[in-house]
Amino acid sequence: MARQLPIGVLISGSGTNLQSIIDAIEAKKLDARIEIVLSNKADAYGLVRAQNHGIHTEVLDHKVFTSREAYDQAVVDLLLGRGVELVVLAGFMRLLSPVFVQAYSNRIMNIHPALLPAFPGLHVQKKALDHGVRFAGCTVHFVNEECDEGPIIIQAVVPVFPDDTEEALAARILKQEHSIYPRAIQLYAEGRLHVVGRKVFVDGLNKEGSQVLVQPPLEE
Ligand code: NHR
Ligand code: GAR
Repeated sequence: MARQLPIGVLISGSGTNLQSIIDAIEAKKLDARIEIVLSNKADAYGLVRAQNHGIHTEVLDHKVFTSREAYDQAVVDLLLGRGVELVVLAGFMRLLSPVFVQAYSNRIMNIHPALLPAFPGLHVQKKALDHGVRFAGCTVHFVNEECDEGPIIIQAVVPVFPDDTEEALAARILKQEHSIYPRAIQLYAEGRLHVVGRKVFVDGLNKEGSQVLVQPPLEE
């Protein structure tokens, strides 16, 4: 029985990425244990998803704290108190201050629905579509003090069609998010990720599996 990496998942909304992590754990595809799901919003449906699986939940409303740092310290204290070793941001909508980042240096992951460094920030699926790109996707990265700037762990690419709606593209990306996030956490759990400057090296990476993608296809 592999050691179960103790993780804490931070959410603000529906929690479909949280659900994909729960499902991967229950399918024995992810050697982790969710010690806590924490939301800054009491109405986040992700809390219901966690409770449906007997996972401990907490709500910490950032508005009742005097500063971002005070909020972050309270969250860090909760996470450390439950033995969390890796923090997973899953649709968490509060910027982490250096207080948080330094307490969990290179031990915080985030998923972003774009191919960073392209399209940081919010509403990025629409930004990509409006720009007329041929590929979009999602990125799992370690979190550092610069927003959306942390070392990249894994990315997935999806085609973009000019007549896509924002919703269709977001759904196509979200499907891939649900695959790459559990994979990134499993690589961490196996101790195969090593951050060197901006780069994340993966032990035992199979380069043979990589392929060139062209959109529109070279041949009809
Ligand atoms: N914190 C750090 N230090 N670095 C990152 O890369 C982070 C982060 C915290 C959250 C998720 C990110 C996203 O995927 C994330 C990445 C919200 C904001 C934000 O500015 C920024 C980045 C992300 C999510 N939020 C406002 C704030 O003042 C509040 C917005 C709201 O409440 O709706 O924190 O997009
Ligand atoms: C996901 O698409 C995630 O990439 C995105 O919000 C969604 C969260 O969905 N995160 C951001 O856009 C952060 N800026 P979920 O709550 O269903 O996991």
